[in-house]
Amino acid sequence: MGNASRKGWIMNTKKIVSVQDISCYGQCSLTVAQPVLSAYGFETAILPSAILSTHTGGFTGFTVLDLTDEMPKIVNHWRSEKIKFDAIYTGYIGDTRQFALIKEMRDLLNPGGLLICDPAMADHGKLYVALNENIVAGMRELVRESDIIMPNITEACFLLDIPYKEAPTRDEINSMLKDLAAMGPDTVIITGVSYEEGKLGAVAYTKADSKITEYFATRMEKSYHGTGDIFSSVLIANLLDGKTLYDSLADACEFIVECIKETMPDESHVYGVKFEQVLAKRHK
Ligand code: PXL
Repeated sequence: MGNASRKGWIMNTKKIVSVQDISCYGQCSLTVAQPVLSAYGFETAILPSAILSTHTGGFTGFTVLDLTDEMPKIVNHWRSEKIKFDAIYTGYIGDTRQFALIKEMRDLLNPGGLLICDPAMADHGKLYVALNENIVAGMRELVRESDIIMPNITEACFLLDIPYKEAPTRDEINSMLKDLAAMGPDTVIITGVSYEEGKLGAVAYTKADSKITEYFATRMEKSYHGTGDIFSSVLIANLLDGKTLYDSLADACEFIVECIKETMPDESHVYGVKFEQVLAKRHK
């Protein structure tokens, strides 16, 4: 349950800006981040990095309008209006020129504000089809500047430039977490981790106290596009709400399980998950 509901609609004054693409159809990136963060009570601005007809997984012939040239104009207008944010949350970035702009956006953060990077660029051992090694290099640089990062296992391997392993052991995940934290971020969360049949979850590492936090939910038999973006949005909402890492991981993992349960009975719904149903049930 989000901040707004728990506290009886006491205003949550935190503002987030999310920087990622708009995939017009397909339930991922900004079309999930914005509604999820809003439902958790946060004022959520968007900085679209591109407009695509659909996401790039599972659809062919998608259209792309790159917005790299528009982004600095938007950000400069915000600067002139003295608009500030408590968090910048970045996701899928399709053009390497956007990384420098995002790093410069730190001046839009309030004191104590966070740069949070979900390096959404790969899954199941492979980069997304429209991306290349230059995006990986740019994402590595963004990770160095970020306070919190939340890669899946594939993205963690790309960031660390190590061979992909589908099911790393606990020792391997823990050392990946520490190596990623050594790049810069204070908090690293690796998603899609499983140490035991039937369980899937996420593992976090906080540099300040060298603590590992794990949460595992029931592994669902189907997987869908966009769940990584929903997971990150729910996780970020909880963290900005002051929840513990454990409670934040738990809410994000269980939210995804519920989304998949809502979606599985509808066999025509294969491009994303019915997260709206879960938001509606939880935030009544
Ligand atoms: O969900 C990650 C994502 C975001 N944006 C675009 C994508 C994908 C994954 O395929 O294609 C455009």
